[in-house]
This record gives sequence, C-alpha cells and structure tokens, in this order.
Amino acid sequence: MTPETSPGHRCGVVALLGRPNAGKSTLLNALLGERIAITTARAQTTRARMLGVLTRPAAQLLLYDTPGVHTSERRFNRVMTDSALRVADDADVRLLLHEARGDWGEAEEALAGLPAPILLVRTKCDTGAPTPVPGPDRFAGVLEVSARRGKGLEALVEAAIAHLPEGPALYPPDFLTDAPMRFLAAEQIREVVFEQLRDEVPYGSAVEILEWNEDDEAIRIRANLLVERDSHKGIVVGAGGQTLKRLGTEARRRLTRLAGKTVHLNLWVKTDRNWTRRPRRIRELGYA
Ligand SMILES: Nc1nc2c(ncn2[C@@H]2O[C@H](COP(=O)(O)OP(=O)(O)O)[C@@H](O)[C@H]2O)c(=O)[nH]1
Ligand SMILES: [Mg+2]
Repeated sequence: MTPETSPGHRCGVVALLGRPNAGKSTLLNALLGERIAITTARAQTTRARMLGVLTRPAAQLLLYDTPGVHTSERRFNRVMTDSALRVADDADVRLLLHEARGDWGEAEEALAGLPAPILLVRTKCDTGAPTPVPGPDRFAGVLEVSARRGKGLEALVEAAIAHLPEGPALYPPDFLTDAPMRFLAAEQIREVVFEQLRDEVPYGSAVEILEWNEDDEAIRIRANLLVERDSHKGIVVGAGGQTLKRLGTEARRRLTRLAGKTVHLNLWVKTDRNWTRRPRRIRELGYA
C-alpha cells in the first residue's frame, strides 16, 4: 500500500485569507519551498487564487493563496474579494493571516465570521512579538510564523492537517500547482513591473501572453504589458526605451529560472483603457 492510500491519510483544502499585504503569498511560497506566487511590498499584488500542493507522507494539503480581502467598492477590488471568499467557502480549514504587529480591522472581523474551523496565523513574527487580538478563543488555534525566517511553519502544517478529512491524495507527490506555465510567466513579468515602477502604473497593469513557442532547449515568449493610460505607456517605455529594456531583462532572468531553460522574451507595451472595469477582460487575463 502506498502512503497516499493508507488508512488515516488526509487530504483537503486549506484557504489562506487575510487583508492585502498580510503575507499570504510569501507564506505559500515558504511552505512549498518554491516561488510560485508573486509577492511584493505593495498591497494588491495577488489577483487570482493560486493552488499550491504540499505533499507529506501522511497528508496532502491543497493550499489556496487568495487576493486580499478588503471593503473597497471598486469593481476590480470586489471581483478579487469575491474570488477569495469563494475559496474560503470550499475550504476544509481557513487560515486567517494577520500581521503580528498589525491592527485588527473590518477585514479581519469579516473573515473571523466565516464558518469554523479557522486558524489564526500571526505573520511576520520576525518583526516583533504579536499584539493581542479580540476574542482569540473564537479560533481553533493561534499560530505564530515568520515566512521570511522559516519559523513556525511545521507547527502550522501540523495544525492544518489535523482539520483535514481522511482521504487519498488528489495529486501526484511531485505536483506543485495547477496554474499553467503561461500564467506563472505572466505573473513573474508583473512582479518585476510592481517592483521597478512607481505607484500608479503597476495597479493598472496586466500581462497578456500573445505567443508561446517551446521546445526542449528554449521558450520563445511574446507578451504585451497592458497599461490603463497612454501616459503610463511613456513611463514604462522610458527614455530611449531604457525602462522597458530593463524590465524585459529582469523578467527574462526570472523566467529562465522558473522554466529551467533559456527564455527569449519579446515584451511590448500597449494601452488597454479601463480593463480593470471590464469583467470580460479581467477573465481573459486570468484574474477571475
Ligand atoms: N519581515 C517579514 N516580512 C514579510 C514576511 N512575509 C511577508 N513579508 C512581506 O510583506 C509584504 C507582503 O507580502 P505578500 O506575501 O505579498 O502579502 P499578501 O498580499 O498577503 O500576499 C512583502 O513585502 C513581504 O516581503 C515575514 O515573514 N517577515
Ligand atoms: Mg499575495
């Protein structure tokens, strides 16, 4: 009998929830030991749910990273919050991530009201001892972690497993994510844009993969970096095309690491007015 089918084996869905910047994507990457979800110092980096599969001898955890939950009324923010709450609905256990030193607000209170079991996860504990939160007894457990230092991760995994139903593994042991490579690539490019450009551009930018040609040695990618305004296009291109060139070089470096083979990246900039307000466009770009 293989471990995946042995009696007592558990398998289930674990939702990572919390306000933007709580440290969800960083925690997912730390648990998996791979950078599949992009993370930045800016709020609202994550736009789509992302599955990461963590396989242990006794259990398989289907970890879902989600966009941050918040109370803004903008359409795009609403789509992202809805997407997070749908994941929460289907989860066997919910992790409510909250920064060790952060204030407790509406987003946390809303998430604390979701069906049990909920584990409260105090994140970024390397920044100092966690401050008290209201009603800790509401939660099935309180965990302290630092994704950056790799602290508290095993205890968290054990606590989550305890709430999963018994059942066989749903994915092969080496399976990491169901996200298509094309989507991971688009996300990596977007991460570079978030890191390297000033505030207004990243929030309204998206990456559309136009062509993807892959053989054993290399991948040739043609992609559009979509921005919401012509003025943003100028910023992205930069004087003499320098900024776009720098973005492309860094993105290519990350994609090569991710793919494990040579990547040729042909990156263009295009204005796509108000795409964040058009539901169909949001879906086409893979964010909903
Ligand atoms: N000091 C510290 N910073 C962290 C930790 N985890 C995440 N961060 C930072 O917090 C910011 C937001 O992280 P991210 O994972 O993108 O948050 P998300 O919006 O909840 O997915 C990034 O700048 C991370 O580097 C941690 O364990 N310690
Ligand atoms: Mg995130």
